[in-house]
Amino acid sequence: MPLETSSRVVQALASRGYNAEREAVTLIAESEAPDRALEAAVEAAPDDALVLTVAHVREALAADPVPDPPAVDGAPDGPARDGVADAGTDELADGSADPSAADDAAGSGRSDGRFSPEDPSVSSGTSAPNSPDVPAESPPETGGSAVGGRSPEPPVVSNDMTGQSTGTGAYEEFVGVFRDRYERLSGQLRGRVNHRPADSVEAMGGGADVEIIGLVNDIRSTASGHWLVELEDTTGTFPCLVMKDRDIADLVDELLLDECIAVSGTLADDAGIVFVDAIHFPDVPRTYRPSTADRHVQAALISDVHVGSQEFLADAWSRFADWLHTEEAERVEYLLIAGDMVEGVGVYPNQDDELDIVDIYDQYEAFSEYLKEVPGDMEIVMIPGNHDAVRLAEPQPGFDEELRGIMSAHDPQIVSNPAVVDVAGVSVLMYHGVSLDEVIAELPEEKASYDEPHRAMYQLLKKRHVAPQFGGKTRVAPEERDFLVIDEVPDVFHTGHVHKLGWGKYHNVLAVNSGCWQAQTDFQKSVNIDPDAGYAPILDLDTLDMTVRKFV
Ligand code: D5M
Ligand code: FE
Ligand code: ZN
Repeated sequence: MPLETSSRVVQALASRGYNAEREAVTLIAESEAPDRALEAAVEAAPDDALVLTVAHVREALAADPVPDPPAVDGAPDGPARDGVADAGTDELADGSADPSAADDAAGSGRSDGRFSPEDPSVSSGTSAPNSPDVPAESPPETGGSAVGGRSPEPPVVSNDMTGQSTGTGAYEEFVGVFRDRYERLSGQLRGRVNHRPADSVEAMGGGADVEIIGLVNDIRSTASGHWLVELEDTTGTFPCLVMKDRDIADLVDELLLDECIAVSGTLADDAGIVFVDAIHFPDVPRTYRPSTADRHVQAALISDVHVGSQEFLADAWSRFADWLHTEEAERVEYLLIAGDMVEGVGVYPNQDDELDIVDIYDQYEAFSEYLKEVPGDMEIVMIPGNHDAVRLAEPQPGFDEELRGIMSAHDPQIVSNPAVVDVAGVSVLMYHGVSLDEVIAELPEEKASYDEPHRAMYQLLKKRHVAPQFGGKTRVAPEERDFLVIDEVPDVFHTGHVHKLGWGKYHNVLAVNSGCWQAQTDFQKSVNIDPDAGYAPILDLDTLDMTVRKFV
């Protein structure tokens, strides 16, 4: 494997148990014989160094300046370094920022129509969650001597939209994003139904069997209590009637505006409406078999750290980080953080009263210091959330260069919200989770609630879209592509945002909502949100079993 690219150098170093400053990586990648430079730099670094620095590389290059033998054809793959020392005090240097990001197209609000300029009426609401206590499994074990020898393969990210934003907020883009959503999700349904375009249904004549795939344009109850669901495809709209006494009437409760479904039914005598017999969702096949790691390796799935808030639980965080340095945690090679690294500024009214750090950059500096408590040989992936300093509208691009510079300790993979990341052969769909508020507000308690956030996640999997409803609580940016569609079934779905811990399996996909590191805020108190703070769900990537560790 040639070492010309920085990522290859990072991989080669990781396989030997080293983190490196970005600039050091660049120096190696750009040297005349990267393989030799890497060997020499590793030689030059003291045995107990956690991080390969620019100084190490310079020293190595100075000592061995003439790299004329051609490069070895393959990444060096020595044994992983063992015995990383000094739990919790690794000093990782900041490097220069990754130039790949920088994306801030604005765009939010709601469209005036989808394929046609009709106003999708939007409902929203609030729901007061109630929250019994959370299961706590193993107690924390903190302190302890350090272990090491993790050598995780770097996570492989797909569908990162950082730098891919095309949106300018123009009306046509709303049309474009819905068209893309329709094409991709109707593609999922086409194998199961024989779709008729909305504008040709009427011509089929009264009494005909008919199947339509469309985005839900309207849901109304009729005077006699039946449900009228209007579906829209690229040719027009068609009204579909779900009778209240049918079993499927229960499914109408689950519908969100703008999601893509199919119905099967019979045309009324006047051919002006379909009587619905079945509703189909894009869904996850029941037979889905998730992939697993081929060795015993674990990932910690967390979110909502909220550094900068007076309620940030610094002690719990440090206990968690300390635990990661213990032998018990040596298989925890990945740390996935699903948004809300910091508390942010001006996110909610009166939030300022509860800020511990008022400057957003200072918040990220502080977050970065907390991140340094985590062992240097773990791979970290992070996506932004609604408190982070990126655009609020989803999809949210990964942090910009300045913030990447601040958070460069451990060289984390910083990607968009949502993103799919492959860790040790397991694909994890990471999404912050703002739409969960919406799903919970719109659906009946037994189908989605703050106490069982994973059930709300099941709905998103069923709809194969992380934020179906447009124009409500979740702001969606118009893009040429609908980055929020769940194209491939993930093995694990990881969200946060609602600050409640919950997990479970939906058609064999593990859904995990990961709690938070922030104690109850005044607002949360006022609406009865009792957060699950200070827990770390630990996922076995070889079995997809979960344990939750408590650090409060
Ligand atoms: O939000 C954490 C949870 O609390 C999420 O369910 C939204 C809700 N929340 C928190 N503060 C507010 C305000 N001020 N208005 C409405 N909903 C709120 P997070 O955004 O992750 O802090
Ligand atoms: Fe949060
Ligand atoms: Zn949030």
